Amino acid sequence: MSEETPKGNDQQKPRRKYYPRNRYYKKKSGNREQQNTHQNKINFSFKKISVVIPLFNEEESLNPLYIEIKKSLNLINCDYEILFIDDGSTDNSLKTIKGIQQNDNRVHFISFKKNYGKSAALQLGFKTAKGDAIITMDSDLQDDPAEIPNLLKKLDDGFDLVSGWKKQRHDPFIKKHTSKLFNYFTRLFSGIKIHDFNCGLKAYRAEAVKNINVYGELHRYVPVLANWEGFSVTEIPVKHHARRYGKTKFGISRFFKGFVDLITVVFTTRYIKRPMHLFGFLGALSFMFGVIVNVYLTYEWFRGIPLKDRPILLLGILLIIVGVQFFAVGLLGELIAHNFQNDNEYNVKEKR
Ligand SMILES: Nc1nc2c(ncn2[C@@H]2O[C@H](COP(=O)(O)OP(=O)(O)O)[C@@H](O)[C@H]2O)c(=O)[nH]1
Ligand SMILES: [Mg+2]
Repeated sequence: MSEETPKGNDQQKPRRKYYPRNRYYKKKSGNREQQNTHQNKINFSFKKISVVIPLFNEEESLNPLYIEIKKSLNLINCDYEILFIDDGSTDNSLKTIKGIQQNDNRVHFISFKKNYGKSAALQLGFKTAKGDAIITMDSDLQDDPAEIPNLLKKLDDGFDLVSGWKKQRHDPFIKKHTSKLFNYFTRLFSGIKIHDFNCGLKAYRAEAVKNINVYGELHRYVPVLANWEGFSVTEIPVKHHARRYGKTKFGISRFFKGFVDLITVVFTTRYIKRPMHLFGFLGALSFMFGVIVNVYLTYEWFRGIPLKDRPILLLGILLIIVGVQFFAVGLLGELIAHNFQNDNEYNVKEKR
């Protein structure tokens, strides 16, 4: 990718510092002419690698992306497949993918009749992928396919999910900073100590992706979903590029949706099996404050201060009612959770 070279040089300093695994390339690949001979390829313990690429109207990027991915995968001594998920694109994306697929039997594609969203595309990609290691990446050339061996190496170290960390981002100012805030809150609520939850470039073990359910717009929280199912999550810094063609598919609404989804994720991962721990706690807290306020007012009333002059009485009553309501919601939640108990949901690590 000759156009990429200047960008690559820009990042050489931090890369050398944070990418000791680059040495790994050199050790294994020997001299340049021999790079693709069998014995000089990089070995991993995986049998097959699936590269899953969700896309929506990215016609210009697809051919260069395919070439870069091939280049990267050819360095690895392993069978692979490339799976494009076209999400009802209205440009020539599907035609381009068909052109690629005709000349390469390792390329597959699924094309939706309409646009279902990135999460839906990833979910179907996860279910369809045949590899025991799965890579996801954006199709707009912002993620660098050259990072694939680095992600796989980390995965092979024993992790179940390796997330890319766009340490040096090439995105608009506003997006960079809101994303920092979003990542901060996700870290806080999920307890997972990674910097960049929503990087498109990630590597997974097949067990991890087959056990999570990515729907709505939960693709932003895949590490949280996986971690909640008991899979180990880590990250490595990856190279990031500015968008070369077209423009972003997620408008300003992403920020609102992102935060609402965070509540969904925290609730569904932490409290779905024990709703009373959340609603009961909130209800008890509210009820307790309401009672304190009203007990105090009653005491004052006995001392001769009339209640009609105490607007705080309304707050006391409100807190008690809200408290009871939270409690009732919690109990209803418990009833539902009780009826939906399912033994198949537990991920067993070993059994003899
Ligand atoms: N399947 C699918 N992919 C999408 C959709 N919207 C965006 N994408 C893909 O998700 C990736 C990231 O999207 P992009 O618009 O670049 O988001 P940004 O990089 O966060 O600004 C790209 O590969 C897009 O083609 C969608 O509705 N469905
Ligand atoms: Mg992008």
